[in-house]
Amino acid sequence: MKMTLRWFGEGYDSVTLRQIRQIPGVVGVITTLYNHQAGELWERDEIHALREKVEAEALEISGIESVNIHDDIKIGLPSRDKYIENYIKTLENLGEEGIKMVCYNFMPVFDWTRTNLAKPRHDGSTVLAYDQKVVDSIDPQVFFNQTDANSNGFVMPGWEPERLGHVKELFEAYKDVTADKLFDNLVYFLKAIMPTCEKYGINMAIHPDDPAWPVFDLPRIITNQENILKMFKAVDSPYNGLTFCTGSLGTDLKNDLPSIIRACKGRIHFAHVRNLQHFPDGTFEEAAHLSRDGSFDMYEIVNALYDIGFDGPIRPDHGRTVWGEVCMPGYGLYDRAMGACYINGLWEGIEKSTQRKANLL
Ligand code: CS2
Ligand code: MN
Repeated sequence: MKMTLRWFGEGYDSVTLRQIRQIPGVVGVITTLYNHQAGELWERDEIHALREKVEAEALEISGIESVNIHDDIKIGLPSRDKYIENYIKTLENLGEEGIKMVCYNFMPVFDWTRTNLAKPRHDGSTVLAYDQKVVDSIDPQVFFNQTDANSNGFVMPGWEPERLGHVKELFEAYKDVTADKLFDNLVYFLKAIMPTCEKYGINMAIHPDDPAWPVFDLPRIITNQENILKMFKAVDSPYNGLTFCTGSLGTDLKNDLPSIIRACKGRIHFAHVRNLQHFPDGTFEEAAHLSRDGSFDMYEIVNALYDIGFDGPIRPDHGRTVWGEVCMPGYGLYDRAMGACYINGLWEGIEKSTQRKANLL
């Protein structure tokens, strides 16, 4: 695996490339052209300029998160073909610049959903948290406005005001999109882009739905092992893969994270590692990466990634906000840096003990 950190780009992130470079073991960033709306074409020279900026700090672009998918593609409107054409040209431009991994998601209207962006934890940090009762009792537009108002002035990924200023219209446009239709639209999109991915060696890594069930009655289709494998089979190319996100799949306690990793061997192109703490009333909040701070066994998760020979980029996912940092909720420097070191430590331990055992045989 290759340890990376997400970076939103100059002007969008409170964290600098230099700071990222100073986290031991981090070799690259996962970044994006944040100024582009879903559906727009990314020109090669813009990608090149971004690459130069990153490489000037002795880091690499290990992948893009995300090249977002236009709603017309998810809804399946006739206009989708022109947005798919832009997507293909963007992939070609990324491929020409040597970028080989693209993360995206196929969630209608909202990307990840949390009901509190700064819930105080037992240790005085604040974290993102989720309570289904809040989602059930709030109007989606009000929900967006609240999320936007609580983001410390940052635009959070997937929560662009340009799009989500019109939540009502978006809901209307999605009203006939069932889970089956959404799945067919995903397959249509993947079939159209696969030849380009094969030509340039670009791994597509779909991000699971977060949380892993329908919110606001919108369908969700990448939520468990069964529907992930169904998607792999529908477009059976090694370039059609997954972002294994512990924090998203792990919202549903029925998901056995290490066994999903093993079932997806060869198709995990990117990994997001974070810990959640689940409570008996069905709510959950994000925790420190350390296993005993939350509900997941991080050793078992990293061990499963090691076992399947995972060699793609990995990144600590959302972190807690600690030490008074002012940052985008979930995306501060300090806790994610600790997460990167912890995951690196687990990996080194697993690797060395495996090698030691093999030598003893
Ligand atoms: C989130 C998402 O869990 C996560 O990584 O912060 O915003 C994620 O980046 C997108 O769903 C990927 O398209
Ligand atoms: Mn994630």
